[in-house]
Amino acid sequence: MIRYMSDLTKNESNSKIICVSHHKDVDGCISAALIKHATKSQFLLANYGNINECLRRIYDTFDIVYICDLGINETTVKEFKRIRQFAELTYIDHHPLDASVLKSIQKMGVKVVHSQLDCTGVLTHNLFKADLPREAGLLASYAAVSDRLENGSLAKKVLSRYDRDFILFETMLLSYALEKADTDYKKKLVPKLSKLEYPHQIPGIIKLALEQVERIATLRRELPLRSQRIGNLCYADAKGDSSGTIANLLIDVCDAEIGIGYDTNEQKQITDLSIRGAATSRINLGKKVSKLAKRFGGTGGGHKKASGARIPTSKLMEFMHALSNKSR
Ligand SMILES: [Mn+2]
Repeated sequence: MIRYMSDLTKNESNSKIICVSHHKDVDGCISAALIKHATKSQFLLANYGNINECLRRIYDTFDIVYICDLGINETTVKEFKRIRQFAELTYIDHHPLDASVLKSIQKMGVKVVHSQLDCTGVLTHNLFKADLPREAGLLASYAAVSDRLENGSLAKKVLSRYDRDFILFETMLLSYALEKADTDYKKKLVPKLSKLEYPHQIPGIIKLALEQVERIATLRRELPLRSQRIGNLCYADAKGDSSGTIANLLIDVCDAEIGIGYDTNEQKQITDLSIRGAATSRINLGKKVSKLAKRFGGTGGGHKKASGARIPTSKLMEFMHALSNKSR
């Protein structure tokens, strides 16, 4: 094992185990909470904008590192390689994973727990099953419901053990509250979840969830008026709301097959898009978006019905036309 710093600089009172998980949604926060419960780890919450910055904060004060619910690419792999010089590294995720990326991280001895059939929370629960009490299965269930992977091969079994109404109620509170919560709130929430507190008992959650539901009610009225349509596709500027929420709502309130919520960075002239497909749609968005994003000088990918992309703003309209069934 290679050591960069003197052992004296290490703070022995802190855990040498750390988990970096996706801060965005229930699945990411639950994965962090489960690992914290099972291993007494520290945790960092990251997003795609700051994942590499977060990983760079991991030094050899840590022996064991978990990375959860974050899709990775070649850039992330470089940080994996650095971390592997001093720590064990386990990568738990369900986002599509490039075969060459998988091969390169396996080659450096990263333990990979990956399946597109189940959410990260359920995969994490399964990995630590032996160290988790029965009640921890509730947490995994919240993750599966909110990631719409209740029918996953592992999720099915976990969910069948618990009362469905209780799971649904707790999941929805958590899911709506997380859309409204800021990073500080999420940082406090993960330890509470890891102590197996029920979401409805965590201070502030009900208020945040109700605020978010009220926001959705407003958006239901507003979105038909401020969205645009190209054939089977509807799109709208997210304007401060979560672009994923906007994309899902557009499918609902505008009867669209594809919904897109987007955020434009005026300075950098790039636009980030959340792209969602209707339940009845047969389009594989992940594949189609990945191909089209490349064609228009951007990046993108994801699941069949939930995808994301980053496109140069100058190419945004062309990209959306090409994705619709009204391509010019
Ligand atoms: Mn997930």
